[in-house]
Amino acid sequence: MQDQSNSLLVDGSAYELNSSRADTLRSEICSTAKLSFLMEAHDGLSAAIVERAGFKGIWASGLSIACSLGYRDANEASWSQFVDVVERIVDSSQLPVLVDGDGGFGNFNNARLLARKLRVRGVAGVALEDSCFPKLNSFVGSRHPLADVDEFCGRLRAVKDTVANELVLVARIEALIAGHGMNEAIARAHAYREAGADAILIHSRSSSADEILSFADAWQNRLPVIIVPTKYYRTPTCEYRRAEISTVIWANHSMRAAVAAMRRVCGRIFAEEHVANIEPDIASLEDIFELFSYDELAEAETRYLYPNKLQH
Ligand code: SPV
Ligand code: MG
Repeated sequence: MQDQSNSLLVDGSAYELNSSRADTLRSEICSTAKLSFLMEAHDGLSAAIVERAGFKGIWASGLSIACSLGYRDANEASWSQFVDVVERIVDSSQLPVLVDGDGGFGNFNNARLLARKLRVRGVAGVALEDSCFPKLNSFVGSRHPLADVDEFCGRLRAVKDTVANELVLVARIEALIAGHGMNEAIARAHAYREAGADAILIHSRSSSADEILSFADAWQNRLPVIIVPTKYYRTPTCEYRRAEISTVIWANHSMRAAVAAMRRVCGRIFAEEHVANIEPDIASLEDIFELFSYDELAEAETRYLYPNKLQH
């Protein structure tokens, strides 16, 4: 959890922190040197929990943020609603945040505006997918029209020209999701590299990792490869190390865990009309206060609110 006295919005050092988080994302996470992990967050609370768990970076998931806002992952939330949530994620930990920017909410112009706003809010990187607006979650239905390659390259170039290296730019390929096959996926990876991407996210809806492992084999790490093993969750992590994958994203597991836990607790309270039995199964208030550094607030009050009061 970020030191509240060092808030990005208070001390005006957003750009400095932003570029150091982008550097960390680039050099330590999206790098071919070792396998790294990004854990999903969808609000300030889940971001603080991700950091406490020991993760070194956060995936600000479009699906999970949409869910927590009560929207579908179909660009129903506006880009500005989305950016506001991302700010809470960034501000609630010290970790670099890679943002799921969907397709950039439109054409090159919307994509570069989104990137500029994300940079101001302190994110470290943005992943843009080659889908058409409005997108639909990759695992819903079978209609996933791909963006024209040249048009999508224009989106990538516009983002790169706008934020340069202050944001890590991840190009996400939906060709396998859309059923276009490996040749199309590889051709797109080459085009996106030419257009300035810093890393490639190859997405798959297969229940086995074979597709993404074949991609990695053909791609030969011309840029670092990022994967999202939501559907092929049974594959052991050592397979990804063997394939020299750069980054694994656990894309929605905090949100799904929260749904299961909230549903369980709500159901029990409704049925029992009593809360005593669930008390051992939920976080204590002390836990919540500790997570958000209430002690820092008390300490700051002695300095700023009552500076002249004698300390006993
Ligand atoms: C997300 O987390 O919103 C993603 C990953 O884009 S997925 O839902 O697996 O497409
Ligand atoms: Mg998404």
